[in-house]
Parts: sequence; structure tokens; C-alpha cells
Amino acid sequence: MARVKALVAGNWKMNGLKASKKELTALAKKLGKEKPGCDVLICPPATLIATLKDAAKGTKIAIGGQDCHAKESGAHTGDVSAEMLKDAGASYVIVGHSERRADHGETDADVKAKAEAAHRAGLVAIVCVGETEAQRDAGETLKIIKGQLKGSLPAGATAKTTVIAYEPVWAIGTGRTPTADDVAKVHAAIRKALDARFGAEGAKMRILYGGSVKPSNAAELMAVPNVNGALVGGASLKAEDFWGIVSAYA
Ligand code: G2H
Repeated sequence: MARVKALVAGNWKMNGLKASKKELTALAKKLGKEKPGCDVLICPPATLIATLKDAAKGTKIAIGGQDCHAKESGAHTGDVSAEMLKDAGASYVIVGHSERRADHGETDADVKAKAEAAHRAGLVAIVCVGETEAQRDAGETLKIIKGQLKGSLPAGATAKTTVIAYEPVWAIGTGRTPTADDVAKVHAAIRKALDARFGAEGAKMRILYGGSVKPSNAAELMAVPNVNGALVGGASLKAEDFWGIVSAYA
């Protein structure tokens, strides 16, 4: 199997003010001294992208958005396009996070259109998939994940333009995580689906695990086959916690 460089991405969600720049600066200091074997990304609220991009100058920390509109511009009050994120300094954007799917009714077709917009703007799309607790209890996890992948991934996705994040909805912000065996099963199924659809590109695509990742479980999750990094929420807000995860990928 192709060797895939891990990506550890922090999703700040709706947290952070200008003063939060100090967390990035603290992380950059750590990164300067000890070089982890992974790429590092922070996705702050859109209001902070330019500030953090500026603070990340001269470091290897990439900055990303948490969502984008499918269109480039127009009468869409309150929305932000992929081109705008790129212009502000982003190089990645998360699309289809379960909080967006739940709070804003985003469908797989919406997510696909957003991923296409990300590609159009030259951003890497981090496409999120994940089952709810009820779906898991009904034994539908793999069916749901495969359906979301099929519906959310654009036809021309490549390993350079697209990252998958598997985030079981019931594990998000709850402190609960699936067992390593369960994560291995889902990631293997995702890899199989990517291989079948995208061939050699699918074999190289990064598949992140997300949902209550913290310093204490990062190493175990990282060791699971086909886990090529993490999408981290709560534990990405403080540089010290986030570093505890990043450094597990040394
Ligand atoms: C899942 C994750 C970040 P947390 O949403 O995308 O959040 O690590 O807080 O569970």
C-alpha cells in the first residue's frame, strides 16, 4: 500500500477570538523545536483565517476553513465561498461535517458541490462522513459510510485535492471513541471504496479519524491501519493538548 503522510487537523468550530492567535504561536514554537512526521492544519472560524495565516508565516502550519458555499460569489447572505477562504489564506476546507449536516440540513449532494467548489478554488477538501448512534446500533455503519462517500465525493477527486474524515457522530465531543477494531473495520471499508472508485489515487488518499481524539488516545488511534491522521475538535483549542496529539505522529 502507498505510504501516506499523516495529517493532524484542528477544527476550532465556533471558538476563538483574535487573542487565540497565541495558541498558534505556542504550537509553532513546539513545531520549530521538534519536527513531527505529519502535516499540521488549523481550521479556525472564517473570521480568524487571515489573522492565523499571518501568525503562521514561516511555520509549517496550514490554515483551513470549516465550510464553504458551493458558488463562487452572489446573493448568499452570511455565506463564504471557497475562493474567499483561499483569498484569506486557507489551503484546506472541511465540508460535510456532521454538525453542518445536522444543523443546516446539508445533504450528500450539497457536500459534493462544496467539495467541487473547494477544488475549483484550489483548496484541499476534507470530506466528512460518519454514522449516528441509531445507525450504528442498527448495524448500518458501513452501509451509511459507503453511501455518504458515493454521494459526497466529486468524480475528479485525487489524493492531492481530497482528504476523508471518518467521524462517528456519537463520538463527537462526547469523550466516547469506537474501539481500535471498529475504527480499523470502517477505515478498511473506506479504503476499499476509494480504491474501487479512484484506483491508485484512492490508495493514497488520507483517511482521518475524528471524534474525541485527545493526547491520551492519539497514539492508539494512529496505530490503526488506514488511519492517516486525525480531525480534532475540543483538544485542538489549546496548543498544549493539540501538540500532545501532533507529537504522537512523530
Ligand atoms: C469531531 C471533532 C472535530 P471533537 O467533530 O471535527 O470534534 O474532537 O471535539 O469530538
